Amino acid sequence: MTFNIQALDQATNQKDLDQRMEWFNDAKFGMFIHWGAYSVLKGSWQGKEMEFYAEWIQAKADIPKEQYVKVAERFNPEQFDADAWAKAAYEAGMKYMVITTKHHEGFCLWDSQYTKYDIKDTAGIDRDLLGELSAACKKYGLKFGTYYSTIDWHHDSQKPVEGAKGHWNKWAKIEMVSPQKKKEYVQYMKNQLQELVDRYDTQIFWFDGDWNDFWTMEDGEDLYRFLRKIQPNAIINNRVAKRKEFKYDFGTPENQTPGEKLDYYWEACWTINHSWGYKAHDKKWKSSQVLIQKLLDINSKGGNLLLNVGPTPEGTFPDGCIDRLAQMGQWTKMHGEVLYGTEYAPVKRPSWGRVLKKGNSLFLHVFDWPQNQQLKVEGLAGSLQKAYVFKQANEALQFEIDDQNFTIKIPKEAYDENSSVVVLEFSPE
Ligand code: FUL
Repeated sequence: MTFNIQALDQATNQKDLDQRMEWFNDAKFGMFIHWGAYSVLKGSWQGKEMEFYAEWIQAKADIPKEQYVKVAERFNPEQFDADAWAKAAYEAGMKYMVITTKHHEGFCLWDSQYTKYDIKDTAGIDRDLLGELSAACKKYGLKFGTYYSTIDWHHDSQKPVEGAKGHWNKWAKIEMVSPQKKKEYVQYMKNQLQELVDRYDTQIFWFDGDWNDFWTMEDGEDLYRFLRKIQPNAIINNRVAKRKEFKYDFGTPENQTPGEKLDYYWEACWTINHSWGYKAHDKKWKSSQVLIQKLLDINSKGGNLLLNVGPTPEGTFPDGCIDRLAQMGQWTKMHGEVLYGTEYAPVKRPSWGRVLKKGNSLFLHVFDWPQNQQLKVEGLAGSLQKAYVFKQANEALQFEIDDQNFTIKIPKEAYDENSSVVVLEFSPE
C-alpha cells in the first residue's frame, strides 16, 4: 500500500490548513453526540445488560439484521428539543457539536434519498432532526459537525471477515462482498455526504471505521479530496484514511490523552461515563472536576476535548450529563479569558496543574494548591512583570526568580476546587 503525501499537498498545504483550523484551535471544547437506533435498546438485549459500548449492541449481541431493523422502527424521539441540546452545549462552554449521522449500524439520522434505512422511511419520523439541530447550533454560535462511519452493518456491500473473532465480535472486522459492491458503497457514501453538506452545511467531517482492510489509504485520500472540493472550509478527521498514517486535518485519540504535545492538530474524544451510546445501567459518571482538569490537560498539550453525550431514545440528555455540563459551564463561564484562544506553553509540566499561554501571559491552572503558598514554575524564560490571581490584577503577588525557576508567593486558599488560576504577565520580547 503506497500513499503519496505529496499528492495531497494542494489540498492540504500548511497555510490553508492553519486557516481552516483557526476556529478549531481557539475553540478548545466541543460536544460529541452518539444517537441512533442503538439508543432504543439502552444497552440491554432480551433482558440482559450488555457490557461494552451501547452503540455496538447489534454486533455484540449478534442481533440478526431483520430483527435489528425492528429496533430501528421503534426509534421515536418525541421529546427531542434541538434548542435544549445546543443550549446545553453552549452553556457548558462548548464551541462546536459533532453528531453521529450514521454509526456502524448504518441507520441514518436524516431522511436520505439514497436509502430507506433512515428516520423517515424506517422509523416514520416526520421531523428533520439534523436540520433542527444544525439550525439550533447556528443560533448559539456552535459549529455543526457530522460523524459518519465507513462501516455499515446494514448495507448489502458488507459482511464479517471470516474467522476474525477474539475480543472483538465478528462484526468488528468487515469486508466487501465484491469489488463492484465496494464501488457502489463508496458512491453511496459520497452521495450521502453531499446530502449532509447541502442540507446541513456540515463544517466537520468525523469519520470512523478505518481499521478495516477494505478501506485503504487511497480510498481515504480520494474521499478527502472529494470533500475538500464540495465543502472547501470544512475540517476532516484523520480516520477518513488510516489514522495511524494520516494526520489531516486533525488526529483523534480516543478515551485517552497523549502524554505530550503532538506535532499536528488534534482532538481527544472522551465519554462522560463508559459508553458513547445511551446505556441505562452505566452510571459511572466522571466528576465535573475530573472533566475540567481533563479539558485543561488536553488544552495544555495543544488539543481539544470532544466530550460525548449519549441521549436517551426519547431525545433527552441523561441527568448525569446535564449536571456535569452545567457544572463545567460555571467554571468555563468564569474562566473564558484563560481558556479560549490559548496555546501550548513551552514550560516544564508542573505537578500541581497545567499551564496555558496567550500572548505575553501564562495562565497557571492550579489543580492542587500548594499548602506552603509557594507555587513553583520551572524552565521559564522571559522577564516577568507581574503575577496575580485571576481577576485580582490589583493585588500583585510577590515572586522570586532563580535562573529559569520561578517561585510565586500565593494566597493561602484556592478560590476554585476545579482549577484556580494564577496569571503571569511577561514584558513583550
Ligand atoms: C470508535 C467507535 O467504534 C465507537 O463506537 C465510538 O463511535 C468511538 C468514538 O469511535 O471507534
